[in-house]
Amino acid sequence: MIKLCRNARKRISRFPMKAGQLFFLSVLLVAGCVQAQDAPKAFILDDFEGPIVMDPKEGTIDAGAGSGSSVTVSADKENKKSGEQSLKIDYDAVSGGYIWVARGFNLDVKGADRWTKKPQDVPWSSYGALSFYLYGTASGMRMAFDVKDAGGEMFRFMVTDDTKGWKQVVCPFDQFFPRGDWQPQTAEVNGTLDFPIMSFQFEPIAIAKGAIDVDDVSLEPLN
Ligand SMILES: [Ca+2]
Ligand SMILES: [Ca+2]
Repeated sequence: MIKLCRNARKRISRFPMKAGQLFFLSVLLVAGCVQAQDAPKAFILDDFEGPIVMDPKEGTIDAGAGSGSSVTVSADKENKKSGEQSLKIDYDAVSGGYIWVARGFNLDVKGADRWTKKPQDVPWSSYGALSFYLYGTASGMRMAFDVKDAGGEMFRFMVTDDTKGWKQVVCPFDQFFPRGDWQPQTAEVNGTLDFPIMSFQFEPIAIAKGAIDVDDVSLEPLN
């Protein structure tokens, strides 16, 4: 090893680098480092670590169902994309029923505000999409991924469980559409996705019964 290094040094010393070349190389190296440091990264908004409790008062997640559908949520310690666990959603979505599994701010369950950053502290204009990891069973189940905007207006992105195992689902902001079937009574409905986004929710769509895991809801940088 030492011999190799010595040989290398000898070879290098036979071709001394001119000051100009050295400077040019340094500039390239520095530029490369700066670029690497500045490269935008995804930001994890919710990794579903910590207690997963479904309760109107003491809950850490705002989840429920109506009109015959049902849902339970729990921590899955076996299948996970980050940390100790992912969020398991067991669903039974019947015709005419509805389900919601929400995290974020201004929800009925106040303890569901377990994002890594408050909505007003997120530099939304630096990002172009929300993403999440979905552990599916290739069941063909259709699921809505909804967000509630600054005015309380609900926007939707549709996902299909078409893969066994983990896949990352990327939901560009400009591909969310305002929900036409339902809006909260207090929503300021203007058809525009107004930032900051305050919460997100998963809704398996009828008719479907099964279980999925989700993990790492993230913000994806522009481009
Ligand atoms: Ca996790
Ligand atoms: Ca709006």
